[in-house]
Amino acid sequence: MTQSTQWGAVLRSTEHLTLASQRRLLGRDSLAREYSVADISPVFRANGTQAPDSEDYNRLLEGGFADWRLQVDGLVENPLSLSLSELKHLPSRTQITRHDCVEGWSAIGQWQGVGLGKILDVARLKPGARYVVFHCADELEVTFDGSGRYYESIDLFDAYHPQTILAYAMNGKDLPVAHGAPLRLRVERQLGYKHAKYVMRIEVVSGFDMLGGGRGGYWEDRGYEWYAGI
Ligand SMILES: Nc1nc2c(c(=O)[nH]1)N[C@H]1C(S)=C(S)[C@@H](COP(=O)(O)O)O[C@H]1N2
Ligand SMILES: [Mo]
Repeated sequence: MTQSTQWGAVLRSTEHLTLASQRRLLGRDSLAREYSVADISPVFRANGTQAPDSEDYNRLLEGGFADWRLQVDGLVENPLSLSLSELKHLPSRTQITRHDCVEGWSAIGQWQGVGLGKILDVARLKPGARYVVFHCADELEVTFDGSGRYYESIDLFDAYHPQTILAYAMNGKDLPVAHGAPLRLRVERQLGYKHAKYVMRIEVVSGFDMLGGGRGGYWEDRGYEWYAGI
């Protein structure tokens, strides 16, 4: 083992400890703080991709996302392909929460969407399912092998948390393109980079070592921690 891989192993083991201790402290279903309408930030910064630069995405956007579908596949008994209007007809949750970006800014916004757990229940998890991966429409770094595409993952513990939603509305309006139209993840007890925007496909997996750089997310592959608890 080289020194850097040893150090990596140490970092990963403390990451695991933090995760375990945070979860002990927070409890399984503890909620992130929710705010009132008066607290909503007048300006909510957009970060990372603000308009995916792809022909496929632009075609969907021009059509008002009528042809967009959310794919749900991987370790599920019942793979799904859901339109935006189908998603909007499912029971929804609305929450006003604070978004914290690792770069040092925060903003409070209202989000409306479908509980991720609800969608997973309809898709029915297969044995071995452990993580949910979000595949996004945007390429943050232009490579020629798709490795610059944004993706993220969370475990089932966070997937079934009551505030984990796939949001299609922000501050009472359709989700703007800059904030991830037509659908983005809100996973309220973790930092901003976990909140995948432009979600196209949800894949249920037993592990994410075979995906991307193997660390479970675009920024994780570039050194950020996988568990980004606030
Ligand atoms: N698909 C995708 N999701 C993404 C990003 C991105 O560049 N692409 N940036 C992340 C980061 S670092 C943050 S802070 C939030 C920003 O969300 P906002 O643009 O709604 O403020 O989205 C996260 N999700
Ligand atoms: Mo961020």
